[in-house]
Amino acid sequence: MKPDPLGDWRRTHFSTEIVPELSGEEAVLMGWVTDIRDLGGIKFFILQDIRGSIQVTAPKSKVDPEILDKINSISKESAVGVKGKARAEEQAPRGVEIIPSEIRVLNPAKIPLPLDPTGHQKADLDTRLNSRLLDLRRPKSQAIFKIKHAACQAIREYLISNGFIEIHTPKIVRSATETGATLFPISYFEREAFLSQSPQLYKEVLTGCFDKVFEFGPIFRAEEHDTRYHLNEVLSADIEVAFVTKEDVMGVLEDVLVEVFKKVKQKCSEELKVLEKEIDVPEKPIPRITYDEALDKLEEAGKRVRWGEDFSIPEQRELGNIINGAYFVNDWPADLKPFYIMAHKENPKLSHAFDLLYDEIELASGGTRVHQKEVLIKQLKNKGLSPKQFKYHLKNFEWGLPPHSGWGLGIERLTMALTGARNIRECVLFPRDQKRLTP
Ligand code: AMO
Repeated sequence: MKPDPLGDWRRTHFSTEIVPELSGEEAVLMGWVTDIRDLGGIKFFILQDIRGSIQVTAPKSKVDPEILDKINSISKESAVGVKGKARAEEQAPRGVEIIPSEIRVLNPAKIPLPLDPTGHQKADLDTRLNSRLLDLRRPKSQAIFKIKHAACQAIREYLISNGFIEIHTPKIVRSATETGATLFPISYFEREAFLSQSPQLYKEVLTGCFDKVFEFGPIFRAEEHDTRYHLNEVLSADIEVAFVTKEDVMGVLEDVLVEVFKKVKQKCSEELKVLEKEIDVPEKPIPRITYDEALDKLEEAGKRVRWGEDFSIPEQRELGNIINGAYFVNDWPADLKPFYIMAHKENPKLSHAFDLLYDEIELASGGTRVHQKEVLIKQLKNKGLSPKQFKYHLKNFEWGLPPHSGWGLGIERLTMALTGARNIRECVLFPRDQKRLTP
């Protein structure tokens, strides 16, 4: 029987817990070897773990020859365990190093490596995504995902502390919620089914029993856009609230955005430094302009958009330059928005829908929903959809579904705004786009 590779070893300290004050204490560290140097009389390597790194120093005069042989045989990015004593040393990074008494190679890395995880040698995004595990050990990649994590935590904590209940809705569905053009069909036994584009219809229904709901989940979009802002699988944070209008949920979104920026600024200063990114917490109230006002602003800037057309990225960038930072665009043409959005009573060409933008990126959209069955049937038909397909959904409207409103926020686009990543693929562990289905 092969021995357990860890034996009786378990990590006693993370790299950053080793500080000069611990000089003389024994520790067991586990991680990856990033840099190995041989200065003749002394060998070094850097051990990296999730918290940071520590220098392991093996002077020939002080350590067993067996250890020196082991260091000679280690390849970069191998997983290792190191037992040794901490020693305060001014020359070492962070003023402390480990003098090893035993090294266990837990899993050797095969060389040559397809990329250099220290980031010293640049690799293109495709190469990095193909060897994502190695890429995710790069300090910049680590920083992006730690910031994404902090952002998700801030959203969750804010919503839970404000009375929202977390829901989990099906991702295999029967019908479209957004536009039918972006549905991914799947084979579901003998029937046709699709990957969910949004928890939209379920979250609306659940306001009828849970009042305030939220979901973090994947949304799937068969979009053919090949841009640095589009993915085919996205992480979305969705909310839906009973007995309120879009003004109220815009207030929630404003609070969430400010909270996220605040928390990331507070908790992720190291990560922001690694990314050389400074963030400004948006000030409340976040500016609100109507679609019509946006057209006027663009026209003043020499960009004419016909009423009823969506904004292109350059037009959004222009608006972002004019308004500077985060802003809401309100009251969109109904034709540009999905069937479940309520139209203005006095002018049905306009809808109670909004988008939240940050510079040139659309981060979120939402609105006041239709809650009357007849109106919803009419709007389904206007969009060329068959009410029959929505039979079960429509039933709910006969059972006292309250007036309700909500929004969906794209987490990868939010991460782009927080980290300054230029390509949305940097903000997903394993992106799905038209060309990429693996790894
Ligand atoms: P919408 O379709 O605008 O609205 O999506 C909401 C947010 O999700 C993100 N997003 C995307 N991000 C990257 N690539 C994509 N292909 C992509 N598609 C969407 C964006 C976008 O603002 N049901 C409504 C929300 C609601 O009204 O509650 C919806 O899905 O950040």
